[in-house]
Amino acid sequence: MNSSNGSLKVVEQTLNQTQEQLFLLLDPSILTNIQKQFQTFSDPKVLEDIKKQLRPIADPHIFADIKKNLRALGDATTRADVLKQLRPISEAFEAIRVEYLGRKGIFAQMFKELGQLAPDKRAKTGQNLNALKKWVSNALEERHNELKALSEASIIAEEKVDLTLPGVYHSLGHLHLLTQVQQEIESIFLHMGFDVATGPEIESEYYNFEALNIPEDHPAREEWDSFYIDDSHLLRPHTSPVQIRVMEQTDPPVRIICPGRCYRRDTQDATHSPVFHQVELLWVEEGLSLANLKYVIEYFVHEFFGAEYEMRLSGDFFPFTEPSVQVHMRSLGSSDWLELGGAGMVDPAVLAKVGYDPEKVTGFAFGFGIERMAMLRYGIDDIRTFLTNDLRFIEQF
Ligand code: 2NL
Repeated sequence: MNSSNGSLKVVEQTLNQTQEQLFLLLDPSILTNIQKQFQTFSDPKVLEDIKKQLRPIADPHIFADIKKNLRALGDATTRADVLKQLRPISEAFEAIRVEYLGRKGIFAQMFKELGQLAPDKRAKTGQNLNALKKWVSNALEERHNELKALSEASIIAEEKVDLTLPGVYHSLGHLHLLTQVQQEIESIFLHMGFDVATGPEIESEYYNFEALNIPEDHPAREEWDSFYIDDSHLLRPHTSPVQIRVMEQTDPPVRIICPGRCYRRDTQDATHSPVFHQVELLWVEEGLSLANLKYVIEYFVHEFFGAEYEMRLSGDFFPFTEPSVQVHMRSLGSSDWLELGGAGMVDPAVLAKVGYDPEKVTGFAFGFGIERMAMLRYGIDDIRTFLTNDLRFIEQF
């Protein structure tokens, strides 16, 4: 048994004893006994004897002892629990107050009987009766105040906050690296005057292929065939459908970027993932040329990767651009070119399909992989790390 348990026993014993003694004072025999002695109240000895019998309500040590023993209980919860047992004691005091001092209490009855006493005894008895009543009333009030103080201590014990304890830390989450990179790309183009457009990930073959000048029998479809939902809908393999939809609904000039999730039926390896993110750009207006395309990409490369990077365009083929180019970049000291993505002047057939006049407006577009840009900037060598949710990876950014 530890010392705290020992103290607990002592407090509980004191409380029980106090309670028992208080209940004795409510016993009808003691009440009638006091009333009987009324005839002899003029005798100071009798008064002292009655006070002795009423000692439990006048003993200032009861609560002092309870308090002292409570303090020895180390645990605030145990202390609060014990203090709950003060309720019966408080109820006993109230019952005593009613029985002794209440309207029908023994003092009220004794004062009534005062008139029947012989005149010579009446004055002295009345005086003593008053003094005794005052004594009982004072004693009860004092005990009541001490009880209240103990109850307040119990509330304090329950509500006590230890300000010296270390706080509870909740680690803050943050945006995934891909989201951070996407938002930074959006910010760069927003500053250049482009809008950000988004659209559905489940798209029709029309918006994925036909509108982009990729006919049904064209071998190029294979490259973009992804996951079909039904006969004519599939998870978009690029964000180009968003650009088609914007062009259908907007007259030129159009300046937008379309970032978002894309799907391809690739077997995953360090550089391929069936789910990835792309940002495409589209600018359609009168008088645009490949020179404008080169400037926009170069500006972006310098903003995103740094001024120490150079870029280059080289010939390629896409069904939806003519001419089409590949975009590479490298840091000034390096000999290796790194591929960023593809670009080109929007094919006149694509412009005509959305109702634009290819004789009047020209446009350019590019498509870059967001994972690829993040991998180049942060030296990440496996595209799969973006989706495996390993906190050791995620928390680095
Ligand atoms: C790549 C190549 C490219 C486009 C995307 C485009 C969109 C419309 C019209 C014309 Cl609506 N072009 N987008 C153009 C050239 C290349 O992406 O391999 N990206 C990862």
